[in-house]
Amino acid sequence: MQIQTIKTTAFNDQKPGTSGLRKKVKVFQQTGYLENFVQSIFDTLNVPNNATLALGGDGRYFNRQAIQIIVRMAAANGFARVLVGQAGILSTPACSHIIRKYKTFGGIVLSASHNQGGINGDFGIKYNISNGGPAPEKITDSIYDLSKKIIEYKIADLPEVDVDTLGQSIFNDGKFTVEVIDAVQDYADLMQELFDFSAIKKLLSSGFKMQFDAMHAVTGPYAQEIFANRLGASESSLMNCIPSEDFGGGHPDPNLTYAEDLVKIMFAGESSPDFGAASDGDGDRNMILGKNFFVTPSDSLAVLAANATLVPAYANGIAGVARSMPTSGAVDRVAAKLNIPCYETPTGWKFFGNLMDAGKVTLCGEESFGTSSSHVREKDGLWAVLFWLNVLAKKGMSVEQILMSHWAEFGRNVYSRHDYEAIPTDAANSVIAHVKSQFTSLPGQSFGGYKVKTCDDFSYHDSIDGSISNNQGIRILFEDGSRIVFRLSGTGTEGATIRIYLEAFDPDVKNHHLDAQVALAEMIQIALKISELKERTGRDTPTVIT
Ligand code: VG1
Ligand code: CO
Repeated sequence: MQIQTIKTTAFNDQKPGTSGLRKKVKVFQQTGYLENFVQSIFDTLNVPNNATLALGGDGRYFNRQAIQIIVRMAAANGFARVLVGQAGILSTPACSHIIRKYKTFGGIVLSASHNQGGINGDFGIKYNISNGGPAPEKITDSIYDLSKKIIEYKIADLPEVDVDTLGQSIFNDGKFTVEVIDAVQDYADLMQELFDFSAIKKLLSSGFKMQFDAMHAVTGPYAQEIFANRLGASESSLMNCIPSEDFGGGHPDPNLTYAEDLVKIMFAGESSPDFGAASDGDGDRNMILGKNFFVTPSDSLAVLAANATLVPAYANGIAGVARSMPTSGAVDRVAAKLNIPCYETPTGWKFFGNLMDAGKVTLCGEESFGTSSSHVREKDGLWAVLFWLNVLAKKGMSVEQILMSHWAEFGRNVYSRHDYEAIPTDAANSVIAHVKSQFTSLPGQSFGGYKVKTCDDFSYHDSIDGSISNNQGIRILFEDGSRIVFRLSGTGTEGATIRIYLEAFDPDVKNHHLDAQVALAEMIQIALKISELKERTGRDTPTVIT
């Protein structure tokens, strides 16, 4: 095996965002672009002898080419073995599990997650450390620094590796091995250990109807194995389960706007199934629906925490919970009642890893359709779906009844997020700057029934490793506990995306049936007034409302 050292020119835009480096496919196809970033990852790590790398992606366009390049670069950079998902595919949670189960040194996930795919869509790459979770900022900062000064990368001259056939390919007199694994079985086995499969099986054969939408993305084969083969769900209850390189031309983002097919089925009146769910491009997100009913991800996290002991894996209780800052405080109320700690972290799963490694939290979640537990170190879409099915099987109530009784007990944190996508960067920055410029004048001011208490730019102090992360989102906190948060997305690839997060607490059951947009109407107007968003961006309505 020859190792070649190739001269290259640095790019200045390889700064990882909320979850790895995401760019248009065309950007990744530039000569040296992927190679530079991968070499910067390897140069950041101190790869020990005999190290194994896990590797796989969500199957989007450019996945196969990238896998071949990374295998050859891993060989040249001292890895002894690469574990690749069959066909180069691994869902993000499955990759996290593979890293942990086979104790690999780390893993590379190729995904732009919920972003569109195909030749004109997005591609992405992310490094996960040996706990199975996304690399912390210390590592991603170093990768970025190295990527700005890189002058060469190393690559081995291996022949194309067959990633479709299970088993090993051995190179370099046995010093380098590529092993293609069936991650679907590994992942399904893990799920079967955590949940009460016999209770779920019974539920699914009792006339209870579910509908799962894989959105032409990575969870299709996992869903087939788990729901159809192991739990006996009917074939017709699974839709869009064959992964495609461009996600069937759709946007693999499980929300009320982009998961339109499923939403139609679930909001068709009395004939709708009892339970609906969808997952995103790389399988780490989940959307939960009941019959004509939407569960916000923030409420979902709270309900799962409150009912965790119904699941075998959490039967003895949970150590604590964590949520990202913009996620609603619904889970905080559950934690208070259970008398367990609740942590507030910045947006992005990488901030939960330390807390889980230290045994401080068991369940974590984000308002962006991400929920998971310490069984892996990523958010996990199918895990959340199975958790809900397990709870439904045990409680014998409908999704809506579960939410209504949860709100009656804890009160309702009415919540919504409004996204304004693909805004010119200057306009988006001016909106944020304008809100910040009012930090001293806003406190004490009243807007209708709401009075501003404080405003700040959220900073996080990691109690485990002592690191500090600044500028994590602007918060306007009102006297009555309501709040508005403004953030710029760190995963978009076109202009900027402004996210406005709105939350108000309502303990009164008489209002709990209200649509969130109605209940939050006044807050929405206040957010637009304070930010001058319409004036500064020319946008009248959000692109996506959840
Ligand atoms: C978004 C979400 C964030 C999530 C991230 C990655 O980030 O808001 O909660 O962790 O996507 O999810 P941002 O910076 O665009 O708001 V995934 O499923 O795209 O890996
Ligand atoms: Co994702």
